[in-house]
Amino acid sequence: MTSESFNASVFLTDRQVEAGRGDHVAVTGPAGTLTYAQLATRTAELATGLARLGIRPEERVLLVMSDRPETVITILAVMRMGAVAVPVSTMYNGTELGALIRDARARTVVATPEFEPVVRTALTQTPEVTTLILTGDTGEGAETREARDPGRSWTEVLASGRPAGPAYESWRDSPALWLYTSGTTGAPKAAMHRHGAIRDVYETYGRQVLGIRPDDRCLSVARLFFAYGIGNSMFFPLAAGATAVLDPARPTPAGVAALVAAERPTLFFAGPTFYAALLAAGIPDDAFASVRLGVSAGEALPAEILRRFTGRFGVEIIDGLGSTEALHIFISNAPGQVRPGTSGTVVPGYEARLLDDHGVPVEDGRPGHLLVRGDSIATGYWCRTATTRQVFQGEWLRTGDTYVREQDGSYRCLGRSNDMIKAGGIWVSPMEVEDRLLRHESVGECAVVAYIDGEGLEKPVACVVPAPGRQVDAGELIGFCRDGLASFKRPREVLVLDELPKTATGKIQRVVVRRIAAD
Ligand code: 3SK
Repeated sequence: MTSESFNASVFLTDRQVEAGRGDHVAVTGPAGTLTYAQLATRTAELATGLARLGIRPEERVLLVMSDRPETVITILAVMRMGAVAVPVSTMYNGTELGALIRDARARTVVATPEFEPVVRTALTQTPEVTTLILTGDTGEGAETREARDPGRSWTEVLASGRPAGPAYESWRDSPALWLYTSGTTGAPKAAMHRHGAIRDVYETYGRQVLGIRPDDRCLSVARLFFAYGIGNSMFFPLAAGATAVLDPARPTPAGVAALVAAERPTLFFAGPTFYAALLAAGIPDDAFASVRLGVSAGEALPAEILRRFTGRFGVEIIDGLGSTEALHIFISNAPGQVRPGTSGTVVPGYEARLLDDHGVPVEDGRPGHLLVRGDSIATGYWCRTATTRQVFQGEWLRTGDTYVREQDGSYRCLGRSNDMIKAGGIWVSPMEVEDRLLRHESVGECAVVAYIDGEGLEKPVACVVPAPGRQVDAGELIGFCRDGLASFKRPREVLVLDELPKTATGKIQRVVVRRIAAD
């Protein structure tokens, strides 16, 4: 018995046209605008063109693309013809990209022009690739760019798809999307997602938490190749008949502020690091006047950044916890009911559990390892059986985070389970100490990690980037933490750094910070 017939691409495009929203803008921004009718037509043509190239359902098509309308069309087209879209980070070098292409066993690569050199380097290491499709650089992707061997132009493939055929009859459980994740350490592995999971994240977080509506305009700092970004810029806006604002440029605070002024988004998605950078960037206080709600994810949002951002720009931010394996956010604050310093409550449609080291549920107020279950959870990692078995335990996903559930049902992050510090035999949450440090005016950014002292004992050390124009006084900061926290939690040392090492998604690389602290 197979599952329900369901194709996520039809759900996101054709359904809107059938509902009479064909003339509504689906995607817009500096790289061009497409209505739902145009998006549905281009998607169907490209899907047929890809099938005519010989790409088979369930085969992987790897995408190295900036955020622009052609990228949305390509992801939708690949899913429409039953193949699996694999959008990957545009920050890899040729060797890293080659390794991913080989891991995914992709025979087709689609790239936007700025990544042609890196893709060509990767292709020298990937003899299995038979086809490279290069898009043009205008909005509708209709410009031809001469493609060299092995290469096809976007226009050629689109044209070969006319007249367009019907969508492939995938099932809800058919593979649709792979997203590579390495967490903050480790080699990238592909989390495999089903067509049905795309509807699931919309029905749970998108509809019931964001309350997304057709008149919303979504702008995401996280790019389409991240789980966070593809939900924000594709799944939620398109499923709701709303508009996604896309910008191929690398996001900077000034660039994003200019885009907000030009495009007037109503929903704004970023992570704590970017919210902190916006606060430091000298942007006018009314810059976010069009935004009805800000969303933060990727790392827990320190209460202090939330307070400063809302105080300055008048925008409420709902912090949430998501993961590539869950496809999007499964614990979140709710609009109008934000509990600063927490990730909020479990999103409808999900269940969460906190377990001790022996797998026994912990009481409210006690730290535990967070597990979550819900329909959007990935089916596993591609060709990583041992890791799949550790992370996907029956219906439950081990998130790798340590959390406390408060009496009111909200979840407070204590950090990644392997980032917790045991000082004097008592667990210290790096997040709690960081939250305190950020309240001091001299602190711009910080990370608290463990270092091993001369007696072989773990002690918290704070690595601090000074706020613009400020000097850090280590003794004063340690005293400030002692005043606001239990004394054993205070950092024993403060290291002043020019910047914190970050992953491509802007998460602090604590492994690297630990190495710096140990030196
Ligand atoms: O990077 C994350 O933590 C994340 C947050 C929200 C949705 C998806 C992801 C991967």
